Amino acid sequence: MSRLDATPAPAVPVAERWRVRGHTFDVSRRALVMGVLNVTPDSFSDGGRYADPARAVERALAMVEEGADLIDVGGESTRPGSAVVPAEEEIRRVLPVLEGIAAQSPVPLSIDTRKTAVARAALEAGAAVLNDVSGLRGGTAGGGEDPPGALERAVLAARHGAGLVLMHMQGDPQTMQKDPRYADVVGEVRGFLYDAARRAEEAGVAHEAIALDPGIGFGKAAEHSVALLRHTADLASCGYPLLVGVSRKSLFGKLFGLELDERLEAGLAVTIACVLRGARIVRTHEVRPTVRALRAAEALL
Ligand code: HH2
Repeated sequence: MSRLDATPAPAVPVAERWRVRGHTFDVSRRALVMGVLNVTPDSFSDGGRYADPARAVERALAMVEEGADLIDVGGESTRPGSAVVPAEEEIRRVLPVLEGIAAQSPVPLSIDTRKTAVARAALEAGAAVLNDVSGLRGGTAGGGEDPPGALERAVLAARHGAGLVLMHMQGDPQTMQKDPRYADVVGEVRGFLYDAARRAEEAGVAHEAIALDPGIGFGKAAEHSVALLRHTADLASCGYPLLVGVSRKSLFGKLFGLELDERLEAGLAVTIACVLRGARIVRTHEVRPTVRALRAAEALL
């Protein structure tokens, strides 16, 4: 044990465990790093890079080497204005990659989707987490597959004992950045997330399997995302682990004029600020620098 292992808990009272399919993460003393792997032609920062499954698997294993606790695989970009990908195509993209990673590493895998058919295929292939970027919504937010209010994805997560990330998104990716409006962004996002968590639990998902995510940049102007990040402690003390994803996001372009390849330092700084305020899972394209920055910051808690 190194001297740095004896760190006290974060200052904010937060959830202590996240249970994902037979694996319980202790999140009481350190934040988890979720590495992003987009197997899409058009994701905003790594689109096209990992279209070849062998390269995607290689990238996932490299992120595990760099210290990722889990890998989030996505087959549909949800960047503003992106087109809906049919479920069959999304499954064709993600399945060989999930299977390829699982054949070589026990790292828990997460499927980033808003579609029930994709969630089902990924969970049947062994994914440990369903990262539902629609927060269990149906209609256009859910990729147009399910009626509004459908709980199929929660039922699937429950049946497989999978972790369930519930993310807030106003509108759908096609239109969400046109003119997002809130009277009280923090209250509305908190209310939405609590309600989604309650519905998930009613559908059979264990309380300890759920994580919440304010969805930075999803139907939010920069001022909305900033307000949510400022209120991380409020969202993090809700009894579920809070996940935050800011890596490379356009927020840094809008606030600081930073181009895509200039956002690493700003992303790390905001990630650390969120973790010090109680976020327990961080989603990032940049695993090694994030792990190093987090461990250094946590050593001082
Ligand atoms: N952000 C993106 C995608 N999925 N899931 C969660 N839970 N939280 C996030 O903040 C989040 C997410 C967008 O980033 P990326 O996957 O890199 O882009 P794209 O949607 O273009 O594939």
